[in-house]
Amino acid sequence: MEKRNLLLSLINGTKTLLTNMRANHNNWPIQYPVKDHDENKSRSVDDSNKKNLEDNTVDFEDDNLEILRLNLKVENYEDSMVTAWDNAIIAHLDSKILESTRHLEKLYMRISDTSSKVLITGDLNAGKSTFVNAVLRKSVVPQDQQPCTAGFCEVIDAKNNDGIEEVHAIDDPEAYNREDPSTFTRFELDHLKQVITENAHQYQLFKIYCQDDRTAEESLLNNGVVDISLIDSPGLNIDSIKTTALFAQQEEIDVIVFMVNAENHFTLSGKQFLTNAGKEKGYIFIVINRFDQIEEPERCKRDILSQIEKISPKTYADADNLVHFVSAKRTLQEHKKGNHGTKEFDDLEQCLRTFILEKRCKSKLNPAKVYLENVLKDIKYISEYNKQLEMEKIRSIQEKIDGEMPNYYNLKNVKEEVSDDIDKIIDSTSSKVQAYTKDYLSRFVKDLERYSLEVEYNGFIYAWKYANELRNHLYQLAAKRARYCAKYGQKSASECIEHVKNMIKDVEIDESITSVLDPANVDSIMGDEEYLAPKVGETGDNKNIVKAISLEFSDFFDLEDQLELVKDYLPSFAMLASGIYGYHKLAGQLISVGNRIGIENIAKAGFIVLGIAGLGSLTFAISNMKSTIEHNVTQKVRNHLRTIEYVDNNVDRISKNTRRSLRVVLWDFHNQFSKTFESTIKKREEYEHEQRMAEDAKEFFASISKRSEELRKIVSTVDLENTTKSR
Ligand SMILES: Nc1nc2c(ncn2[C@@H]2O[C@H](COP(=O)(O)OP(=O)(O)OP(=O)(O)O)[C@@H](O)[C@H]2O)c(=O)[nH]1
Ligand SMILES: [Mg+2]
Repeated sequence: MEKRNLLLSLINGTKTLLTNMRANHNNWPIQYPVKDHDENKSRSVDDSNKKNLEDNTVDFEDDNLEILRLNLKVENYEDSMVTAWDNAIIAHLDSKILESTRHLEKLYMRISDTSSKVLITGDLNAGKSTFVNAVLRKSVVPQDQQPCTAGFCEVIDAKNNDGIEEVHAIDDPEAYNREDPSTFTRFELDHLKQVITENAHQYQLFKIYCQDDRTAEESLLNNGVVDISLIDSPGLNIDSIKTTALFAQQEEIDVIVFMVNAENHFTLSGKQFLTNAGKEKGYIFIVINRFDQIEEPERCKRDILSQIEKISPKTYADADNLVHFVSAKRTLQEHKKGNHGTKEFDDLEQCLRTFILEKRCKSKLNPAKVYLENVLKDIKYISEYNKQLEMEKIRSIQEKIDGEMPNYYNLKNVKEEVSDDIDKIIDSTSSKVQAYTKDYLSRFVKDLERYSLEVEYNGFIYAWKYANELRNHLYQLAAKRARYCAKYGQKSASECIEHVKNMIKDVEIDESITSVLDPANVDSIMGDEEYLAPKVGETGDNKNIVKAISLEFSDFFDLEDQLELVKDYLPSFAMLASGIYGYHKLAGQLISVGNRIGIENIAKAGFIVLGIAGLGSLTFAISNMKSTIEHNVTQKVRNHLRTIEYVDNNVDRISKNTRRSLRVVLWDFHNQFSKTFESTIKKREEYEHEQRMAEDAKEFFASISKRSEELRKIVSTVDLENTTKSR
């Protein structure tokens, strides 16, 4: 029983394994190891694999398969048919696996089934029916001197039919269902002989439900261990030998009892049947009947045993248990009289009982064991084959990756360090430019005085010229500085581009992409005059500077000097200007007229006038004039620069332009690079995906293979040789 249960659970385990294989069929179609018809090489289903296999032999072929073998007839087919053909194989294998699953279910049912069938066969008139009756201790199946049993009669304990004794005549034994009266015709047990002789040809099988009141120890049908049914069959003749042979081959038949008429020994058809049946079942239980008719029993025994030795050596070797010489008729007669039967028949019954129980175990469990061993071996073989294919696939994809994208990691670096970091690169350069420009221009504005030394002062007569030149000089310096900063921005942007170019110099990138990284492209944006033109006013020319920073008379004198002058020279001014104009007004007028008619001449005229007007406190003012002008003009220029936000506007303009030019160039690069790189990445991802799939499939097949091996090991431990005790 333990063995039975173990086998049952092994069947279930194997079934699960097969179901799993099929369940994942969509993800991982199982490939069948088929020999290539041309090159004698293993071939696989999908084209890429096929190619791989041509390069690298995954050496499997279906010769090693048993249960899951497809018996393919590989004929020449066009290459264009490869896929269709391969798909057909996949489908074929799938249905084969399904078939095997079903077979396991059948085996499971059979092992679970505790009944056992014994077929009684032999020559015509050998006494088969009499033997069945003798075993049952009552006349159930009809017996006659003339050939009588025309159909198969299966005697079953009536407890299998709710205790009711009756006959079910069956057309189609496969469809027979005791619960469904349409599948059989019911007859009373008493009419059996008549039914069998008259209607035998109409029916294939008679199920005879018959009560056996004996105890479990005595009864064969109702023995407490298994439900045994005895099948009485028509005697072997030319007509019936084929049907009986077929019947005997049925899996449900656990034991064959072969009846021999002691008077006739073995007939030709008997020998023929026995030889064939022996191949199927291995051991046959042989009953030599009508032994009561034999005058020289010992010689008869000797002759018959030597015949058996030739027909079935295995049976001969165990003749004590398997060959019995009896008289069924006499036994039955004794039983009917209420006497005990003969010792020979008792022995026979005892041996038959043991044989049935033992054989039943073997005949039911052994096929399951053998089948499991074979199918598990096939599963392992096929999954190992598929595992190899997947490994091969993984390897070939890796080869593709290495071959097609050796640059991948370099490109990835470029992507990560340049392409994805463009904003950062741009930021750092433009911030640098911004900081530098701001510092540079601010310092200039702050230290404006320093630059006054660069203008020559030629005495107070040329004070006006000096003031003018100083102003223009500072103004030009401001413009120059701004232009310098713009150049600096341009240079920094170029350097940045150069730097990026340097970063990718070792990576193989198409020239059309890297050509974007040309400093000239920055220059084309930042190199134009419009950009370089310094912004120190609305426009930059001298005329406008004059307008923007007008010089006033007061620029030439300190405030105190001016008051002194007013006090001392007011009368002269008044005289000079007909007493109407104050000094200021006069000077202001002079300047404003100067603005219209040429400031230099008027200013000169003014100074001459002033020179004539008085020399007293004017002397001091004149000696101080250079620093006064220097101070005032510088301050004026500075104020002007502040008003127009010279520093901030220039800083802003330059850093913005730097940023803009870098953006144009680097984003152009980024876009082109990404476009090309995206396809590589995509391809790479596809490969990696394929690889992952193959990896999963490999794992899957490896697990199937491992599990099949585990199950196979357990199956091999099931020992069916010693079964009698463990029934
Ligand atoms: N003397 C003798 N006659 C027997 C013995 N067994 C059966 N017979 C007789 O042999 C005849 C045929 O017996 P059956 O039991 O009908 O033989 P069968 O093998 O079933 O015959 P078919 O079904 O026609 O093939 C009957 O008349 C039986 O009485 C026996 O042991 N000794
Ligand atoms: Mg008969």
